Amino acid sequence: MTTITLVLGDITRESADAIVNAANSSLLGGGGVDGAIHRRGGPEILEECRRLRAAHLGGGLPTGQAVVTTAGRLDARWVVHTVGPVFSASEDRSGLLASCYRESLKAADGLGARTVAFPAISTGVYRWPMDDAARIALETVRAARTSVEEVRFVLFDQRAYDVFAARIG
Ligand code: AR6
Repeated sequence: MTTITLVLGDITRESADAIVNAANSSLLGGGGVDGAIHRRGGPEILEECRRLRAAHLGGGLPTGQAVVTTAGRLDARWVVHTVGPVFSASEDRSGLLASCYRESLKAADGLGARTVAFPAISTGVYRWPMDDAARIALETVRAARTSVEEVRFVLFDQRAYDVFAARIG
């Protein structure tokens, strides 16, 4: 049984077995959660991302997929990097957003992680509307077959927190 919890705050301050990064395909850093994770986690994470790119991810990590690195100086054992879809009003990409949560949990299961902290993937730079993103995130995690005991959504502002909280009820 997986418990879903909500926290208002900065995901880089969380303590969890795995922290999920809302990355981009390059895996070489960016803004938002990605920038914050690399800043606080230190250079080890980027070094490992570079090694992954040089090894089997030469073309980058496809949208909806997930890979694992060390968590560097974060209070976690691993960072799971996943690439959310850019929101499109003309094309339904929700399957890709759901895939981010599913694939991240699958990666976490492979590691034996019991607690996993997620940001609201795609709701920043990638512009996915928060309410729809929360619906997809929560439905996907609820439906997932996973051994993870706690899935913690770490929401960066009160509005995002309230949107998730309203959906949890
Ligand atoms: N902790 C928790 N949530 C955060 C934090 C934080 N420290 N910082 C921002 N958020 P985004 P995306 C929230 O843009 O939309 C990067 O440049 C933020 O308010 O981080 O998937 C990558 O390299 C928003 O609700 O990720 C990619 O190029 C949510 O996290 C691109 O952005 C996600 O915002 C990915 O865009």
